[in-house]
Amino acid sequence: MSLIVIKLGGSVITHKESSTPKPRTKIIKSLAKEILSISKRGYKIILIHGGGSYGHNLAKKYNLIQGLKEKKSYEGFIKTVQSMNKLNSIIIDLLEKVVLPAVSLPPHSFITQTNGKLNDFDTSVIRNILELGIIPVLYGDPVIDTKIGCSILSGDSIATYLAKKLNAKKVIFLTDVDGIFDSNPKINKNAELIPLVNNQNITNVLKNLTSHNNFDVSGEMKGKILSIKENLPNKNAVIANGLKSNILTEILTQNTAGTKIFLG
Ligand code: IP8
Repeated sequence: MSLIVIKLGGSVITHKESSTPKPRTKIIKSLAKEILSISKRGYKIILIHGGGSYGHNLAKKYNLIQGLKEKKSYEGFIKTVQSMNKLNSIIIDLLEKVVLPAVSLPPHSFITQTNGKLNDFDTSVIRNILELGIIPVLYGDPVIDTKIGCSILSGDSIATYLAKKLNAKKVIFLTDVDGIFDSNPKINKNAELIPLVNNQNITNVLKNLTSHNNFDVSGEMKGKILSIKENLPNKNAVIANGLKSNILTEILTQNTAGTKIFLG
C-alpha cells in the first residue's frame, strides 16, 4: 500500500501571525475530512504538523534557536513543548471527530538533534502503528540537542526524513500560498507560480526566495526545498495551498496543484 507523508504547515492550521496561539478550526476540520477520504482510497498516511502561532513566537521569544543558553531558556523549552502539545491535542481531537484513527507521537519524547541537525531515530513504532491502520501524528517541536541543550526540530525535517526512511510514494507540504513563486506572492501580486523545481532551476529558485515574515524560526520555503534536496532525491514532493478545499484529492488524482519538486 502506498505511503503518503503530509505536512500541514503552521500557517494552514493556525493564524500564524497572531501574537497569541490561535487555531484555524474550520480548516483543520475540513482537512481532517479530506484525509479521511484519501485514507479510504487505500493510502497509508503519516501526518506531520507545524507550529504556527503555537510554536514560533515562543521559540523566538526564548531564543531557542541558540539552545539552552541561560536559565530563562529552560522555561522557554518547557513552555514551547506545552504549547505544541496543546496544538497537537486540538488536531487529534478534530481527527477523532471525523472518526480517523490517529495517535500522537510527540517528537521531544524520542527524537534528538545535534547542533540543530536531526539525528537518526528508531522508526519501528511508526511502522507498527501504520501496519495497524492508524495514522501516526508528529509535529515540529523543541527537542533535546546533544550539543546545545535543545533545538527546534521542524516538521519539514521530520517529513523528509520519514519519507526517505519509510520510502513514501509522495510528500505533500501544505502552506498558505499556492506553491513556490518567482517572488514573494504576499507582497508582489504579479508573482508567478513555479510549477516545477528540478535540477535545472533549483539554484535560481533558491536565490529568489527571501524570508516572508519574522515569525518562522525554521526557514520557511527555503528550508523546505533544502530539506527535500538533502533527503529526497528521485522522490515526488509537492508544495501546495492547504487553505483550498479538496487540495489533497486534487494532488493525488490530477497532480496539477502547487509546485512539484523533483530533484534527480
Ligand atoms: O513549523 C517548528 O515546526 P515547523 C515548531 O514545522 C516550533 O517549522 C516549536 C517552532
